[in-house]
Amino acid sequence: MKPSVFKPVVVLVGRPNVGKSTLFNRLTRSRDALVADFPGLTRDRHYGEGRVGDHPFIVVDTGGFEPVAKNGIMAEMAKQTVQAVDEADAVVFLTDGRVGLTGHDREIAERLRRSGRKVLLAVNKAEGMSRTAASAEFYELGLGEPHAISAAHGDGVVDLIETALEGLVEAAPEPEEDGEPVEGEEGFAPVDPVDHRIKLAIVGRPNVGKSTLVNTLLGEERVIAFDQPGTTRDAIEIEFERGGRRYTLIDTAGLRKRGKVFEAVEKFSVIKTLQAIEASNVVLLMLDASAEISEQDAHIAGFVLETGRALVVAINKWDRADSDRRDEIKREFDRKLRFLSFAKMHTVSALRNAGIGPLLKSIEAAHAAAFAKLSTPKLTRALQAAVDQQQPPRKGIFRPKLRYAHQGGQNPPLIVIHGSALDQIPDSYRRYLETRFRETFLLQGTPLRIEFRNSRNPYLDKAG
Ligand SMILES: Nc1nc2c(ncn2[C@@H]2O[C@H](COP(=O)(O)OP(=O)(O)OP(=O)(O)O)[C@@H](O)[C@H]2O)c(=O)[nH]1
Ligand SMILES: [Mg+2]
Repeated sequence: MKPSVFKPVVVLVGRPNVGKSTLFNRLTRSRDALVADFPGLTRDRHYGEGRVGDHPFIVVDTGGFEPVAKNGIMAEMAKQTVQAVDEADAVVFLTDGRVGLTGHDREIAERLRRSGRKVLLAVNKAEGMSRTAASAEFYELGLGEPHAISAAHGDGVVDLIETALEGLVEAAPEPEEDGEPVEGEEGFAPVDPVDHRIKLAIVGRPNVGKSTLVNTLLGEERVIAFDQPGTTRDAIEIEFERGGRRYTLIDTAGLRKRGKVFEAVEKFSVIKTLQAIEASNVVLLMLDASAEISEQDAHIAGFVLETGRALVVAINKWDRADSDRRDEIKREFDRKLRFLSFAKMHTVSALRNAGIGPLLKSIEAAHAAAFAKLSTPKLTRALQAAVDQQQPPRKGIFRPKLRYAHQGGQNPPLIVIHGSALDQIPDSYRRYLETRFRETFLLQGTPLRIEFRNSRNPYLDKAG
């Protein structure tokens, strides 16, 4: 079997207050800084990318099983927990070493044993306790050796996650990426975006028209390869060519092949959506012109932003919307998904094959923007031009000095600006710079990240 393109999924479960969210935050912390400054984005605090050493993985925080309620929010949480466990590569079952073993822990353990997933038992809040003392009574859960950890302080966490990922990371290496830029004379070695396959994930709520679009696309194009292995970890990858460009469609169990056509499995999985986004370099987010933009849409959009993938938005079923509805959904889009303003929005009908050509053009443009090669001299010139037109504001005795810029990464482009007193730069000025870089380098369709790096000598340019 071919290695999965997907990142492994680690799901955190446990009764209330054992420290699941604390552990989640610790595992995903490094990502937070990257997405802090997108106005309007509400983040889903239950799904995130974690990284231990070189191994990225997807972390899921869950509500709990709460078996009592038959409906309402508790039942919904329980349902989502069950689905998450179902889709997990490894489950971390958290207990509380200070409280000790409870009946509820035993119930959860029993359910996890029946799930057949790989389960790691963690005894949390064990800082300052002896490992043996903390974990002794938890052996009886029959889930193997308890890992004594402290989510709050970090003790034992790396070890726990490494054990969870054992046997998974070899099977799921980083998707072969995409020419890490190498610093050269002119800043960076050339990376020709035409060499890159467009790895496209089509995401959206159930019934939005994903499979219709895939069939419309593939109806016209030559399908080179189709690959649908059977296990839960596997992606559907469909390769096709269009106008000389190679595309790989990345999907999850969301699409199934039935004879000659694809159809959607109308059960939505956040985890699988997130995995597909992570495995892609461009995302097509589909919205439904005949339905309101929902919180679920906003969360999917939020994931795209967090992962930094290039993005194109298609509002589908346009043929079904009358002119009032058309105005309304556009207003809704501007209001609810304001933080996607970097992305191009198209109105299409997958069913009638309307608007698909321009959509694909935008996908190609977004891909090119995501892999744009920005040389140090050009970036520095653009930076100087921006600063000449508008200086960063002085703050106290500090006037930030922006000296030069280089590219620190692709997909999304990362621009690293060097200078001094850069921590004094307000968000508004960062956005101003972003706008200028976008204009100069035609970076539509991709998030753009800007990082400020202070030069070593703090005395230089203190007062400006
Ligand atoms: N001493 C200690 N306290 C911890 C540790 N981890 C979490 N806590 C505390 O335990 C409490 C609950 O932590 P959360 O992370 O919110 O627990 P949770 O499992 O997400 O709780 P629910 O979402 O309500 O199910 C908080 O007051 C945390 O500060 C730890 O390692 N040591
Ligand atoms: Mg929590």
